Amino acid sequence: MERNNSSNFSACPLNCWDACSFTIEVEEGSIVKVGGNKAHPITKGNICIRGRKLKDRTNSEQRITTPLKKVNGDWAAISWDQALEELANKLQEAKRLYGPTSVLHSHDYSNNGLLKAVDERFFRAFGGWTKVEGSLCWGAGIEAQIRDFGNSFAHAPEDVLNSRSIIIWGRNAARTNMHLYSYLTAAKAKGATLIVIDPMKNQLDRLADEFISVRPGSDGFLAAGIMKVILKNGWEAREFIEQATFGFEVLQSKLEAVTMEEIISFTGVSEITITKLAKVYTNGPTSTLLGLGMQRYKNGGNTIRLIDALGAISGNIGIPGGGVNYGLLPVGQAFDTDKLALREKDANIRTFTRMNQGEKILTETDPPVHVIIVSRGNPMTQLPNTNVTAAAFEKTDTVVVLDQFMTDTAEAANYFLPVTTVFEEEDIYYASMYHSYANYGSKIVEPAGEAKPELWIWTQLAKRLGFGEYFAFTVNEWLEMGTESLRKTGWSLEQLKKTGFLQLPVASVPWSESRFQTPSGKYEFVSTKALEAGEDGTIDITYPQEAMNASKSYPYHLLSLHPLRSNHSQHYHLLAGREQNIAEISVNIAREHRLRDGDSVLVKNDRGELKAVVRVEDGLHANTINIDEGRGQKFGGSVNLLTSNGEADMGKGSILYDCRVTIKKVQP
Ligand SMILES: Nc1nc2c(c(=O)[nH]1)N[C@H]1C(S)=C(S)[C@@H](COP(=O)(O)OP(=O)(O)OC[C@H]3O[C@@H](n4cnc5c(=O)[nH]c(N)nc54)[C@H](O)[C@@H]3O)O[C@H]1N2
Ligand SMILES: Nc1nc2c(c(=O)[nH]1)N[C@H]1C(S)=C(S)[C@@H](COP(=O)(O)OP(=O)(O)OC[C@H]3O[C@@H](n4cnc5c(=O)[nH]c(N)nc54)[C@H](O)[C@@H]3O)O[C@H]1N2
Ligand code: SF4
Ligand SMILES: [Mo]
Repeated sequence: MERNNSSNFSACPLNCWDACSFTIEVEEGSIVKVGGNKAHPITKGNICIRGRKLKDRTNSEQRITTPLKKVNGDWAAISWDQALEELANKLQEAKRLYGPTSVLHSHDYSNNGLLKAVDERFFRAFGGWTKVEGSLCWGAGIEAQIRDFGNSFAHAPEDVLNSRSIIIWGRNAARTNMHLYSYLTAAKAKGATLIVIDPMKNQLDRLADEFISVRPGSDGFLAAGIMKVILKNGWEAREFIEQATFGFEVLQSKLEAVTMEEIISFTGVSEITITKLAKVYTNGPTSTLLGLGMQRYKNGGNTIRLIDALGAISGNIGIPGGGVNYGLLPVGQAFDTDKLALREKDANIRTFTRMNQGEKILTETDPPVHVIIVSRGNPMTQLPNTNVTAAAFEKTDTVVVLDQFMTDTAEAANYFLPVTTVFEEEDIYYASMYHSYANYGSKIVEPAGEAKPELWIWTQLAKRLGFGEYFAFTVNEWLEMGTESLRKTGWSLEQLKKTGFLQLPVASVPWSESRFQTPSGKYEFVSTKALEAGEDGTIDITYPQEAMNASKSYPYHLLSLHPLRSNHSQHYHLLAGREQNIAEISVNIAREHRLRDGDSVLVKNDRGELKAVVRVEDGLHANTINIDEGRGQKFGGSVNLLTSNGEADMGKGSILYDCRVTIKKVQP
C-alpha cells in the first residue's frame, strides 16, 4: 500500500489538567497515530493512553455517523434535512407555547475547544433558554479561591523546582496530571521534600517522602490544626498578615473555637504529624498543589478556604516555589468567549444547577421543560443520583443528544445528532487548570460519514429559525473573534498555527506584589464579595454532610475517583475486559464482612445500588470504599446510582464524594 505520510498539529480536547499538544500521522485519509508534540514546553511530546486512544474514538466502528430518530422505540437513520427541520419546529413550538425557557441545554466540558462557546450564542439569539450552571468538578474550590485571592491562579508548572517542600493535597497526579508527575520527579532530584495528603494511597507514594492518610472530608480541620500550631509558636508571617490581608482576627477566633483533640479525632492525623506539617509550611518555600477531591463535599468551599489561609499565614503566597495551586482561570479569561457566546444579549435565562437539573426537570412548572438538548456531556452516567436523571429524561417530550457514541444519555433520547471528533474540525484548545499554553488543532481528516461539527449544527438551526445572521462567519473569523483581546499582546493566530501552541500572557508567580483581585485588594480571610452578597463571609470549620454521619445502615464512605485509562465515560468501550465495577475496600471492611479479592458485592444506599467485584486495598483509609466513575450500563453501571446530588457550601459545587453506603456479599 502506498504510504502518504503527513504530520500535523492537533491537541487533546479532553477535560484534563495537562492540555497536551499533539502531532498526528495520517495515511490515506485516516489517522494512524496520535503522538505528542515534542516542541511543547510543558507536555514535551509525552501523552497518555486517553490521548492516544482518540485515534480509536475517531476510527471506531461503534461510532454513530448518521442522524438518528427514535421511532416506536427503535432508532431509524434520517437525513440532516429532516433532523434539522423537525428540531427547528420543536424549538419554535416550545418557544411559542411555553416560552424559550421550556428549552434546556444540558452540557458539560468533555471538549475544551474555544469555539464550543457558540452554543450559548445560539440560545441567546433564540431569545433565551434554561441553562445549567455550577460545577460537578471544581465549583466549591473555585469560589473559595475567588473569595480569598479574587481569582484562582496557580504558579507555572516549573515553579515547583523552586520549592523546598511540595504538598500534594488530594490530587491523584500520577493518574490525572502526568506532567506534574515529571516535574515532581525533577523537584525531588533537586532535593525537595514531597508529602501527599489523601485518604487513598496512589502511585505518588513511590515518589513521596511521606503519605498522610486523612479521613474523607476532614482536610479543613487538618489545615486548622496546622494553623493552630503555627500561631501557638509565633511562626506566622506577620508582615504579610499585617500588610496584605483582611480579617485575620476573625480567622484567629474561629481557630480558637476548635480544639486540637477534636481535630485529631476527626482527621485521624496525629499531633506529631500536624506539628511536622506546621514546620514544613513555615520553612518554605512550600508549594501546595490541590486536587479536586477534597472539595467535593458539603464543606468543600470552606476546606479550600482553610488551606488557602494556611498558605497565607505561613508566608507562601506570592513567592517562587510557593502558592496554593488549584485552578488557572486567567487562561480562559484571556479569550473573548463573551463575544463568541453573545453575552451582550442576555435575556430570558432561567438557571438550574448541574446538580439539581434532574429534580428541576421533574418539578418546575413555570414553564415545564419540553425540550432537552445535550452536548459535550453524558449526564446519565456523570451526574450524581442517576435515578433522578433517568426519571427526568424519561418525562421530557423531546431529548436531543449531540455525541459521537451511543451513550446511556443517547439511549434515553429521541434524536441523535452525530458530531465530529477533534481531528475532523479546526479549533483552539486550552485548560484553565495547570499551564498557560493554548494549542492549535487543525482539521486533519474529513468527518466520518455524515458527522458534522457542532458549529455547523447551531448554524443550520439558526438559519432555519430566522437568526442566521448571528452565525454568518467562517471558522477563521470565529477564531479571530475569540482571540481578539490577545492581539494587543502580540499574540497571533498565524503564529499559533505555525507552532501548534502559544503561551498566553499569564504570570508564572501570581500575587508577587501582594495585590489581590478581591474587592479590598487584600488577601481576604473575611470575604468582602460574600459580605456584599449578604453572607457573613467568614471561614467556617465545618463537617461534611454524609461523610460525618456514620449510621448503622450506611457505615462506609464511598469515593468515586477518576479512572486511570478513561476520561470519565469516554474510553471504556475501547478497553477490553472492563465490564464490571471494581469496589476497592479498606482492610477493616474486608475483615468485618469476610471479603476477599474477587468476591462479588452489592454496594447500596437509599438512592440506589450497584454490583461490583472486591479488591482489598491496604492504602485506603478505614471505612472507605472507592469505585471509579465513568462506567455506562454496558460496563457495569454508573457509580452515580449511589451519589448525592446535593450542593457544596459555596460555588454550586458537587458533593460527589460526600456519600455513605453499605456493602454486602452476593453471588457472582
Ligand atoms: N486518568 C484520568 N485523568 C483525568 C480525568 C479522568 O477522568 N481520568 N479527568 C480529568 C478531570 S475532568 C479532572 S476534574 C481532574 C481531577 O483530578 P484529581 O483531582 O487528581 O482527581 P480526582 O479523581 O477527582 O481525585 C483526586 C484525589 O482526591 C482524593 N480525595 C478524595 N476525597 C478526599 C478528601 O477528603 N481529602 C483529600 N485530601 N483527598 C481526597 C482522592 O483519593 C484522589 O486521590 O482529572 C483530570 N484527569
Ligand atoms: N461519581 C462521580 N461522578 C463524576 C465525577 C467523579 O469524580 N465521581 N467527576 C465529575 C467531573 S470532575 C466531571 S468534569 C464530569 C464530566 O462529565 P462529562 O463531561 O459529561 O463526561 P465525559 O464522559 O467526559 O463526556 C461526555 C460525552 O461527551 C461526548 N463528547 C466528546 N467530545 C464531544 C464534542 O466535541 N461534542 C459533543 N457534543 N460531545 C462530545 C463524549 O462522547 C461523551 O459521551 O463528571 C463528573 N462526574
Ligand atoms: S488526557 Fe490529559 S494527559 Fe492525556 S493526552 Fe489528553 S491532555 Fe494529555
Ligand atoms: Mo472535572
